[in-house]
Amino acid sequence: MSDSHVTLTLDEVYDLSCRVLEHNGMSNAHARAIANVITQGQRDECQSHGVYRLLICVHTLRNGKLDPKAEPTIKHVSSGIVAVDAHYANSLLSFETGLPLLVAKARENGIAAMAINNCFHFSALWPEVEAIASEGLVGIAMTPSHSWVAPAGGKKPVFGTNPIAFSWPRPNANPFVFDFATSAIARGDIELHARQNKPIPADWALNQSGNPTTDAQAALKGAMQTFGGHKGSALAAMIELLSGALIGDLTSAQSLAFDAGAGATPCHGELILAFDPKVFLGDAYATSLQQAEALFESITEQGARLPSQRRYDARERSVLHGVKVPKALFQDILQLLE
Ligand code: NDP
Ligand code: PYC
Repeated sequence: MSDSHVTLTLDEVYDLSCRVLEHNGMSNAHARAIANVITQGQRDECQSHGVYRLLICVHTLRNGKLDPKAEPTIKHVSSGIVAVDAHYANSLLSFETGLPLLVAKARENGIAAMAINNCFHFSALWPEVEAIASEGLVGIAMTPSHSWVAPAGGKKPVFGTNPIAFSWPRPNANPFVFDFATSAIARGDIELHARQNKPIPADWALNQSGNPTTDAQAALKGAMQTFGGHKGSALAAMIELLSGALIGDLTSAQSLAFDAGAGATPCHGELILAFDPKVFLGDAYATSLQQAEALFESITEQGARLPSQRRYDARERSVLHGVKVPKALFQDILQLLE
């Protein structure tokens, strides 16, 4: 332990996460699904979606609307669509449960969709699209959150931080993956700045008077900004439509209304898409995968990096040396076991 950080192995992160969640009433199946993704977040040095999330998971558990034991149920909507009802539990066990069916439908039809409904959703999306890529499929995932983000040109929150993630399987390499909020930054990062009393860049958020702010607390009370102005704004609207209206679930504004001031994890739906390149391409499969490799090469050969490379580098370090958790955060997590 250093003055400021505690070092934990990945097994210790997983065990601690399971213990905290089960101690606070989560079923073993849900605790394991959540601990698995939290461990991946901490391993890849995604501080906003690693062990920090345990604080919010437990706050949500104690708030009483989340069902900590509900088992997901599956509905075959059509040959290409599977719907998983989380029954107001967390999303991650639903994802695990529905994934084999999504993969089978994508292999059968070339393309398939999975809607997860009625789920509390806190997690980064790259573990899900990486899981799809590990099956040799192309993946896309998206979800709303709570309406914290103003549309470009406006000052009042309408959208969630609405992440979208994409994966492309690569022969003999980690998949090409990107995963980002359509807000300038994930809200979790602003929360971490607020915890540490650190200023934020002025283009992340507006204060309650609608002016740009560098004060993280003021940003949390005001409105976050989209990334890329009107372009991020349009993508955020698309995510509300595809993973809200299209799958019969809540928009970010409705999710915030459902929360009723509790400050719990957002509750809504998620849409996941899978494409099978072998079905799309037939005999041209190998050539097309090489075409993709040439594209990646033309990015990296000039010194630019692929998205997720920072995560993959962090992953190697964490497997070898463990992860560092700020001491104050570690102590707050231990208190959840009391
Ligand atoms: P970041 O801005 O940190 O990263 C966005 C993406 O861009 C990553 O794939 C990242 O790869 C890549 N990237 C960053 N810098 C470069 C670069 N210089 N060159 C190439 N690629 C780059 O993400 P966000 O803050 O927007 O989101 C963080 C996480 O929060 C996401 O995992 C997201 O799913 C999660 N989230 C979840 C929500 C939910 O409701 N469940 C809501 C909002 C966010 P790398 O990681 O390797 O740097
Ligand atoms: O960081 O924006 C975020 C977020 C919202 C829900 C989970 N994470």
